[in-house]
Order: sequence, then C-alpha cells, then structure tokens
Amino acid sequence: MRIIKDTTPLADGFRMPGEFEPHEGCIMIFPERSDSWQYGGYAARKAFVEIAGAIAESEKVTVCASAKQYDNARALLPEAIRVVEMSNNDAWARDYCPTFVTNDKGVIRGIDWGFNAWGGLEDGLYFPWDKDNAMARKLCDLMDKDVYDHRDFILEGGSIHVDGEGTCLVTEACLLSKGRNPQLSREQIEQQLREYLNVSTIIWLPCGIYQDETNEHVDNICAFTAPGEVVLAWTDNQEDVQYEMSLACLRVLEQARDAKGRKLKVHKLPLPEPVCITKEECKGLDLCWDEPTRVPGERLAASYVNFYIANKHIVMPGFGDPADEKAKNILQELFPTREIVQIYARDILIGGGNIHCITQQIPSERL
Ligand code: KQY
Repeated sequence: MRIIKDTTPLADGFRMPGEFEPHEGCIMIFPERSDSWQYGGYAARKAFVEIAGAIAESEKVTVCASAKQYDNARALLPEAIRVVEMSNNDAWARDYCPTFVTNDKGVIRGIDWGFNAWGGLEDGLYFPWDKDNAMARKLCDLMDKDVYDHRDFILEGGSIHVDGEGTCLVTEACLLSKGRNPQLSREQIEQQLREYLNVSTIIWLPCGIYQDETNEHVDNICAFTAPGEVVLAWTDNQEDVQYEMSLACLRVLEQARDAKGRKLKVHKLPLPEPVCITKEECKGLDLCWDEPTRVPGERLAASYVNFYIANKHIVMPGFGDPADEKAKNILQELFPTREIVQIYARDILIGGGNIHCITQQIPSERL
C-alpha cells in the first residue's frame, strides 16, 4: 500500500462515486463499547448481524472485530462475511473507515481523513479515539488500496453525501463546528472537498436532525437517491422543533442547482414520532469518563434517511412506528430495482446513529 502525501484525488483524476453506483463491498465494525451500546452491546450486535447479512446478499461484507469480540463475531455472522481482527474505539464505519474514490480505469484508492470523535476535546463524544483514527489506513492496507493521507483535515464520512457527478451535500452545523477544523474558513473547507472528493458544487444545508450528537451529520437529514434527486427527513408537525430545521433545509434545496446545473427533485421522507430513551435502557449504559452518555426521556435522532444503498437492496431502519411502512414505500418507489429490507434499529439508534453510520461502501472496480 502506498501512502500518498503529495497529490490529491482531483489532481490524479479520482472522484467519489455516488452510493447508488455499483459496490465491490461494504465494511462494518462489530459493536461492544458499553457506554454507547446498552447492556454491553448484546442487542446491538444482533441488529448488526442482521444488517450485515442483508448487505451480504449482494456484496462482499467485511466486519472488523476487536480481539475480544473476534470469536463471537465469527460465530454470529454468516460464513460469506469476512471477519478480521482490528482494534477500534467504537463501531461507526461510515465515519472513520476510508472514503473510497475511483478513476476511469476502475482503480480504487482510499482517503484517510483525520478523526477526532466528532469534535475532539471541544465537544467530541469520547476519548481516546486513536484506534478509530488508525482504521482507514489499516483497511486500505488489508484491501491493497493506495491511500491519500489527509489526517490533518477532520472529516467523517457521515458528514458528506455525493451524487458522483460533481455535487456534495453537507451541513453548516457540522462542517463549521468548532471541534473540527476551526482554523479553516468555509471557503477553505470547500476547497478540501473539491480536491479530495472531486466535486465542483457544494450544497450547504443549515442543519440536520434535532439532537444529532455528531453536530448534525448530513446523512441523517438528506441523501442522494440518484443524480438530481434527494430525500429529506420531514415532519408536518409545526409544533415539533424539527419542523423549522427541515423547512430551512428544504428552502436551500429548492434554490440549489447541482454541478450539472439541474434543479434538485426533493422527496420528503416522513420522520417517525419522536423516539426517546427509557430509564431501563439508560440503566444498561455505562458511564463515559464518569458522565452518563444519555438521560432518561432524552430524544434520539431517529430518521429513515439513514439507510444504506446495497447493490440489490436498500437496508433501512424501522422504529416500530406507523411511519415505518410509509417511509419504506417511498424508498421502494425511488429504488424500483432494489428490494427494501427494513430492520428494527432502536438498539443502533441508542448508540447515536443508524444503518448508514455503521456501514461504508467500497465502489466496484468494474467500469
Ligand atoms: O455517525 C454517527 N451517527 C455516530 C454517532 C456516534 C455516537 C457515539 N455514541
């Protein structure tokens, strides 16, 4: 594996493909952190196994597990899934496994962004995060892909969505947050995205989902379903604090033009009724540096937008809410060639994210 320090994907003719383009595989990490996942992660592991199994129906899945969890992961996961031992601080593959870019010869390279647990000592969610930060490079080595070293720029995979045709979606709340790259201006941050993702248009949504502890990652509020088309997490309830947040994003999307000059088609994806953590669930969470990570009654950042686009499936969360079916039907219409698999995801949501946050696609080498 070559560590590339002196050039960028843009200069070398590489771009980040849209998630809806063909995949070679998907990376996940087996959960075990007891202040993220209730009762030591037992229920979360069951949900991860179900999700990995659904994705493995149409692409090669690699699950990274700690030395402590390796045997358990190997026993619980289907044989077709590759399990590798790799140390980690937690299980958010989207955020610190490599972002992959590809060129017109089908060559794949990784990007190793800096990771500081969503805000470092300013407002990050745990310390230390060194093992997570080391994963992108280890995975590129394992998968025999050259890797761009960009550890001096803090970015998580969940904070970007691209259409593969030159457009990138981000939120101001996240990318301009104090805990990431406070020394860089908005224009300088845009320049990093242009050079590393090979995009020319960046659409800045003001915010994400209420209470999203990542400083409101875009992958929980808005996602490309095809070039020129997005889904936006939506509520019609004007009493809900989320209403104004989603409306502010809608206003930006309605005004935007993508890199090809198209107006975006915006599909509203309903939100479930607010999902709040119970006292019983909180009892199952260990403290993080003597502080509870959640308090009973706290609203969690539930959203159906946090789905994964696999080669033949859409793997989406369900919350046991009447809107589950509605959201599923909307995604089925938007992805007519893919089967929608809805997986009950409360145990992942309690960790602070959802199915998109725990998966990272590897684009296909075939053109
Ligand atoms: O990408 C995400 N949504 C990660 C959230 C991390 C939460 C840590 N408890």
